[in-house]
Amino acid sequence: MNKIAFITGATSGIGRATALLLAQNGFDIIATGRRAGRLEELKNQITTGRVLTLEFDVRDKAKVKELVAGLPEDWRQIEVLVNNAGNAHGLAPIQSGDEQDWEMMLDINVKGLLYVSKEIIPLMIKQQRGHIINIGSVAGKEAYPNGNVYNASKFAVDALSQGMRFDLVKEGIKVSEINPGLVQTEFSEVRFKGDKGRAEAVYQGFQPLVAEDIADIILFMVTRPAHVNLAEVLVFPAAQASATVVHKS
Ligand code: NDP
Ligand code: 8X3
Repeated sequence: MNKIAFITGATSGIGRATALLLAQNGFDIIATGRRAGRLEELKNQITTGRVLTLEFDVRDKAKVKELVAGLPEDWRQIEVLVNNAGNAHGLAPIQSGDEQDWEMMLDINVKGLLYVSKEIIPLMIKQQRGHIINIGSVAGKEAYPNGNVYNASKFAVDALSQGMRFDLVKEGIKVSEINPGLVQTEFSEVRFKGDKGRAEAVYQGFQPLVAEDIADIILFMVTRPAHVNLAEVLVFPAAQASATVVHKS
C-alpha cells in the first residue's frame, strides 16, 4: 500500500506542486483547500496512485474535525501531513493595519494549522509513526518593515514546530519546518488583494524560487531513512540574502 500524504492548501503554489510531486513518487494524496474546482483539476491531473479531495477552510474547526473523523478506513494511515495552507494579507505599518487582515493571518496561518494538526496527530500516534512538515517562512525568522502580523504568524509557526517536536518525539513522529524566502506563487497576488502588477513586481529583476523547488525539499525530507529527521531548512533564491536583502538587476 502507498504511503498517504495529507496536504493543506493543495489548490495552488507550494501545496499543489507538493501534491503532484509526492503522487509521482508513490504517495496517495489527500488534497485540501477551499476551491473545489481547483481540487477537482488536481485530482484529474494525478494519474498515479489514489487521490482524495477535501474541501474546507482551515479556520472552520468543526468542519476540520468532521472531515478527518469521517475519513474512510483506508485513508486513515496518514504518514505525512504538510501544513502549508496560509497567506499574507496586506503589507502595512502596524498603526494602519487592517484588523480583518490581521484576523485572517492569525486564524489561517496559526489557528488553522493547529486545528488540522490536532485531528491528524492522534492518527499518527495510533500508528506510532508520521511526519509533519510545517511551512514557515524567512518571515518567521526575521521581521521586516510592514510585515508585522504576517511575521508574527510565521514566528508562531516556528515556535509551534519546535514545540511539536518536543511533544511528539516520544510518539515516533518527526516534525520538520521549511522556511522559504521569495517563491513566485499566488502569494503576492493574495497579499496585494488581486493587484497583479504589484504582485509581479515583487519577483522582477531576479530569479525567484518556484513552488517545485519547495516540493523537492519536502520530497527529500519525507524520503530520508526512518532514523533521520531533517528538522529545519531555510531556503532562498540565489539572489536573496535575508528577508530584506535581494540583489535585483
Ligand atoms: P498560494 O497563495 O499560491 O497558496 C496558498 C494556499 O493556501 C492555497 O492552496 C489556498 O487554497 C490555501 N489557503 C489559504 N487560505 C486558506 C484557508 N482559509 N483554508 C484553507 N486553505 C487556505 O501561496 P504559496 O503556495 O506561496 O503559500 C503556501 C505557504 O507557503 C503559505 O503558508 C505561505 O505563508 C508560505 N510561504 C510562501 C512564500 C512565498 O514567497 N510564496 C515564502 C515563504 C512561505 P484555497 O484558496 O483554495 O483555500
Ligand atoms: C513569504 C516570503 O518575504 O514575502 O513568507 O514574507 S515574504
